[in-house]
Amino acid sequence: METTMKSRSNLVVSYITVGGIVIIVMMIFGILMLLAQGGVLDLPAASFYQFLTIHGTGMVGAAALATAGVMWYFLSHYVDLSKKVMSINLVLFLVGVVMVIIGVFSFKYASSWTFLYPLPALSASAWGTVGALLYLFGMLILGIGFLLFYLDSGRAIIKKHGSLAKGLGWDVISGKKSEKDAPSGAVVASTMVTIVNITALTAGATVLIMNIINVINPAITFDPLLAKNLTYAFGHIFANSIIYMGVIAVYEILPRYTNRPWKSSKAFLIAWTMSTVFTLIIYTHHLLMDSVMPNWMLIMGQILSYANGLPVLVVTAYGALMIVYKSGIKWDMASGLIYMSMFGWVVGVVPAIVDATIVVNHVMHNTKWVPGHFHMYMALGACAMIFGFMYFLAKEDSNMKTYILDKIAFIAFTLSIVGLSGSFLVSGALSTPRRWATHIPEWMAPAVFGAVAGVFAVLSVTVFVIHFIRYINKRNKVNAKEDLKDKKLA
Ligand code: HEM
Ligand SMILES: [Cu+2]
Repeated sequence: METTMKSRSNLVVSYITVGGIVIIVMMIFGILMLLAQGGVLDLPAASFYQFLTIHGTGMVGAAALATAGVMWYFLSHYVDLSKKVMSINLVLFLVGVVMVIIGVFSFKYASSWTFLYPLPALSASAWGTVGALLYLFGMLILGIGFLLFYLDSGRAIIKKHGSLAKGLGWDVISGKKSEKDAPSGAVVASTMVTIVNITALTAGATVLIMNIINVINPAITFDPLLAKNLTYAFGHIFANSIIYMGVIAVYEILPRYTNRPWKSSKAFLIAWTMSTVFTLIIYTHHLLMDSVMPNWMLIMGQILSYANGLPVLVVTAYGALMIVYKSGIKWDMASGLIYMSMFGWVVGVVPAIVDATIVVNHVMHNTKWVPGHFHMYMALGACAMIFGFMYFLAKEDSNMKTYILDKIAFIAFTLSIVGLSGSFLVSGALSTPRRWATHIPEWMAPAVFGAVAGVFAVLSVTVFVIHFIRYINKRNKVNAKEDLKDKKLA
């Protein structure tokens, strides 16, 4: 048992470390973009779009990898997951990332992480076939890794619980089973993510292959509207799933800190089922500008976008308040970051809901309002869950102490992300378009402000990651000593 615990966290620790380091590097590219937009840094437009591409791809990939590590760590307490698949996913991730990096920086590929057909093939000579193929194949390899990962979680959940429907607790919802036998929050969330991400990754692989064919032979073309649907079915769902994996840390860590169970009530299960369905179909809010889409689909996309994450957000935020209320919880870095993540999630969703309104969307959708809302819930929501998990693991495994610097980093991180997201929202309100390398002078001030906030954010995250790496070192030393002892005994 002891050894399985150890090797189980070894892989998890690698996921989190790779994720954390990539997030830091990508933050630096984010700052450089803002400095360029703010007129402080003289960056060629071509480089800006390469940075934009690597930042979007890298952030989504790294946050997904790290939260997949969180999911694996807790889910493996309940079901029997494959370590082999876990390591294959890590290897494919690293291979994919290297290909993407070479495609972007050596071959100037810069379609942004949404690689919207037919852009990969039609670059107006900004990049060539090799760059596009490196990027697209890199993404395909990455995607296959994640697909294997979710196929394995699906297999394990079905083996233990009978079906994915039971993993979502449908037999409890229908009254066949009592609430006290309901699957844990970790299982419910993992089931949801398994369902939506197998769908997303299949759509993604399909449209990547379509793009690859079109890049190799531009004479073979595809229906751009179909390609766009597949692209956003992939991108929207996959990016969304990050927070649904991260939230498992909330369900598992808060009960340990408060000595109270996190119960899967019927309301909780129904909320997760609703968010499963909504997450699958509301990617159509990315097509509100495509007047050729069937109207009913757009209307549905709009209405359900309001409701998308709300059920899960409400039961989770309410549950988090209730479990902490008068519990005498001890606040430290882990519980603090986990609690803060709820705040970031809630606050980040509000401007998203505003933007999901068609009337507002027509004005706001291509402005920096959009990065404004998702930086809030990605950085202060999903990433705070990852960082909270880092501190949790370091304490639980090796009883790592924290210092005043960690606390300062916590406060600096919170304020700087609020500042960064706020600066994006202000830019949006000023009608600053998103994804523009160059800003007119009227748009520059918020970008410079955002860059300064970004510097504090990157410094804080560096403190978090250094704490985690110190923990790994300590653990390796202890493990080495134990191995020595074992040898001597033998
Ligand atoms: C120091 C922290 C960060 C800074 C300074 C930063 C900066 C930026 C900038 C300047 C953009 C382009 C905005 C535009 O359209 O003009 C951007 C886009 C983006 N960022 Fe960040 N960011 C940071 C953290 C994050 C985090 C933590 C995530 C996710 C985990 C993230 C995900 C994204 C994504 C997905 C895009 C969209 C890329 C695209 O439009 O193709 N960023 N960021
Ligand atoms: Cu979306």
